[in-house]
Amino acid sequence: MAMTGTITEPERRALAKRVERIVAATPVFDIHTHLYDPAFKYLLLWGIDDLLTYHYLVAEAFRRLEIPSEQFWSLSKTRQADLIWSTLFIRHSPVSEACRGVLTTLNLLGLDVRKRDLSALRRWFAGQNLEKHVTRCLESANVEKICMTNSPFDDLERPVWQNRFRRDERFVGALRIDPLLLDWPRAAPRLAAWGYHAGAELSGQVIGEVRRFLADWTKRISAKYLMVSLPPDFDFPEQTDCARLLEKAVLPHCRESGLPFALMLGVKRGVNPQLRLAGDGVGRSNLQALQNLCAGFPENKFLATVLSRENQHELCVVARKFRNLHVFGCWWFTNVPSVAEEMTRMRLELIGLSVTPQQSDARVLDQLVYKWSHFREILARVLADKYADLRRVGWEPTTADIERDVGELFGGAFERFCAS
Ligand code: FIX
Ligand code: ZN
Repeated sequence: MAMTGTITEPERRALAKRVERIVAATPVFDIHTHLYDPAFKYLLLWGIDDLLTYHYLVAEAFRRLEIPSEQFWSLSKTRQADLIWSTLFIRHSPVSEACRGVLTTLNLLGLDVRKRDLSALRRWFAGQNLEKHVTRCLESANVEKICMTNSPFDDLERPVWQNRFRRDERFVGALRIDPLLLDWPRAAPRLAAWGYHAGAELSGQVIGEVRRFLADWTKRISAKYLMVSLPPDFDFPEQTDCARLLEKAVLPHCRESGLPFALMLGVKRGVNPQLRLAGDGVGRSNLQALQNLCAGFPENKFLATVLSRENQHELCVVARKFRNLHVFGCWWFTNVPSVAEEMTRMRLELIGLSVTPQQSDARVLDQLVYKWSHFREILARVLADKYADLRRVGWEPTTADIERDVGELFGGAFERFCAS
């Protein structure tokens, strides 16, 4: 029987172009960001000064700045942005991913970066209307919907929810519960102050009140899922408040409401506190804990992303064993092209298309533009290679196949997992 066995260079290029076009045209559901519905007003960061003072850039600037950290933090946002611009963009070429991202964003928004004129950039942003700018950024990134990170423990955010407002449907709620799981002694009095009968000891009654709290907030924000980020030494099962709250309150609540629980594993908070938000680090996680959760609670759905590059292969293997686990995102320090490409290839090779390979983690609205543009480049390259491999053995991926597959990766698989 005749075997095809080859793909010519023009055929490969045409296939790559087709994949690129489809990847560019497919709208994304960005399942984890730190952006807010515009109704949250100043909590939604946007514009050049917020872009320049992004904590990824602050960390890079601190490597070069000679002033004490307190002096930097005492400056206004504009002056901090000035310093970061001159340090990272003017005195050296801005080749890091976070620096390049600012330029990609400006370029795709139609701004001329050749003049290197920060004042002109500021003037342009000052002339924008926020509502329109939200739409422009979403359209330019081809992002249809985004998940926020909503914390009832955030004193600026909580009152907005309590006062109610008209929701922008593009911004989906996701309930963040780090303070509850990671610092129960401090969370308990806060819950008590909000009318829940919570005390330091995790009695059955207190657990019931935690569940009531979770149910109230899930409803208030119409949460798509609940989430926590955890340090590398997180373990389960374990004799800790965190493990007990997880088992007795969070997981039963998720089962009852049919919502996934997202674990973001491997962050070491405050490795250098002088850097504030930019001071967090990474450590290798014990994925046995995740495996125990998936195996021990088959009625629960888990979303997971891990921060350490060294954990990525193991995470895929756990996902191969447990269909109640959905892998997502190239999180934070892994969201650099070299690592994101390696991870995306490995994930497709190990778990096929049943994955959400990226989330932007944008903290500044305009970052959607670069984060998705950069990732689309990577995904198109990886997929084109994979389809070319199939072509070489006689399997012809049709345009409809490719559209379906990219749709899965950009939110379809996630939606199906949530609905399962
Ligand atoms: O825990 C998280 O959601 C992290 O993404 C953040 O804490 C982190 O600061 C961040 O912005 C990473 O991209
Ligand atoms: Zn995040």
